[in-house]
Amino acid sequence: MIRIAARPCDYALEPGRAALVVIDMQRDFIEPGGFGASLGNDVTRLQPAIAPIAALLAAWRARGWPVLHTRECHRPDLSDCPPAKRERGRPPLRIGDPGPMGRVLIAGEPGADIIAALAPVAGEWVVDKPGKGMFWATCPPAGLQARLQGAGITQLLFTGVTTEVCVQTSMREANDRGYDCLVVEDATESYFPEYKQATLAMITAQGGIVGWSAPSAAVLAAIAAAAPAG
Ligand code: C5J
Repeated sequence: MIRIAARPCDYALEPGRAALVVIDMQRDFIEPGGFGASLGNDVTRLQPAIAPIAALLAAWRARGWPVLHTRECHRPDLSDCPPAKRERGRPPLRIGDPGPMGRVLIAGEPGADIIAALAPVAGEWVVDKPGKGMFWATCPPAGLQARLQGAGITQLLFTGVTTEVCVQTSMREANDRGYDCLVVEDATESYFPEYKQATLAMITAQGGIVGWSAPSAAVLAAIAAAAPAG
């Protein structure tokens, strides 16, 4: 067991039972011309999360621990995209429209790819999700919960974008399913810095009502001290 200095109290990480979750680090959210930009967001705001996630991935990979990437995307025929999601707002590009990185938020298009700096490697899970949460309508036929249980995973450390949308939704879904959840503070970003801070505060309030938070330095230091790679 590895003790991580976290909020609101220490987090006891169990090697082999803790998956690193990287939420939606896709070109469509992080690069100009994609879904995030079409909604009027400043996509550069998400970039500070990239280096901390890369460092965490390196630590997990060095130890052979499980890594799970998600991608928010839809089938080419949009059969898994509720009209309410597609029609909301007044973006110049809607989900499924052709854009500079292919059709917006569609599986298999360049924009739905995970950015090159954080590309999954062989053996890592890649979960495509049509909603904000990673448990909703994913991993057919049995679902993500069954897959995680089958792999003996009981702890999830969350990174990725955006903090208050897909990271928080996935973390709340996981918390309700009984996972010990920790969000890595500098490995997640939002287009709205104040929403990120509010999300971290509400997750850890009330004794950790949704889970824990910690900076990547605390996670990496604890792992390095307790479990040298190799
Ligand atoms: C959004 C996400 N913000 N990955 N998706 O629409 O957070």
